[in-house]
Amino acid sequence: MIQLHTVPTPNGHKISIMLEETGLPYEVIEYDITKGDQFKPEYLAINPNNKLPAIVDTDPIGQGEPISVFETGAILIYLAEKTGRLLPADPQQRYAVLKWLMFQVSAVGPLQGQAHHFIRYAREDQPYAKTRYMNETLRQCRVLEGQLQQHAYLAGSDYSIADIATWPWVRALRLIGVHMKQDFPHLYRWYKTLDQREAVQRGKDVINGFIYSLPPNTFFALDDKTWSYSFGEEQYRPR
Ligand SMILES: N[C@@H](CCC(=O)N[C@@H](CS)C(=O)NCC(=O)O)C(=O)O
Repeated sequence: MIQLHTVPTPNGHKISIMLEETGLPYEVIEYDITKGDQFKPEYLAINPNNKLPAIVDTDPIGQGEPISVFETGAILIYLAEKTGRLLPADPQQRYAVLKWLMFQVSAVGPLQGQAHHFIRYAREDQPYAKTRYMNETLRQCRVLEGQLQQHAYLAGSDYSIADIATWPWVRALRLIGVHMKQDFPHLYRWYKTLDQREAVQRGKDVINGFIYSLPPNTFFALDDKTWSYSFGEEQYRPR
């Protein structure tokens, strides 16, 4: 059995979608990061980096003691290797998948995430930061658009863990005011194709994120406690 420690955010949904795609049995353990659940000692023993999601597999690859895995890129590779699905063995195809997966985890998530931070959460208006991270987000959209103009999926003709990693972040673009249908038609076609998959439908609703129904550029005035856990004193307190 796989325990999925998770939250209703793009990073959390990557893994629930992958678990739905593979059909592996799993149990959801929901965290509230606005209340500091990510700093509980039991969770820090699974992921000392206090970020969600993570998995614990009690029936691990190679047998033996339960394996815990954090970082969505590593989790997706683990689940692909456990099931032999969505990450081909052939080196040409495998590295096509891995390079787009790494592009997502190193760039698409972190930099678009900064755009969300400065547009939707920052307590002071910081125009330079908003412009910088929106420019970077739109540049990355052009990279994805170019690839999807030439190929059905990110790594070529087959659906893979690179698509699963990227889809929830493309879904989140609307929240920072990106007009995907109009400005990135190939990205939009790919987005809609994945959205029609039953596993994606189930995985994105394993924990339903209310943020996805909000209008673009909705500002969140976080209360002091939530701010402290997310971006302030509690987040940065040495433990
Ligand atoms: N690089 C990490 C990012 C995970 C991440 O940033 N998770 C956020 C939620 S989307 C989180 O847990 N934040 C809690 C915190 O910052 O304390 C991954 O891909 O797993």
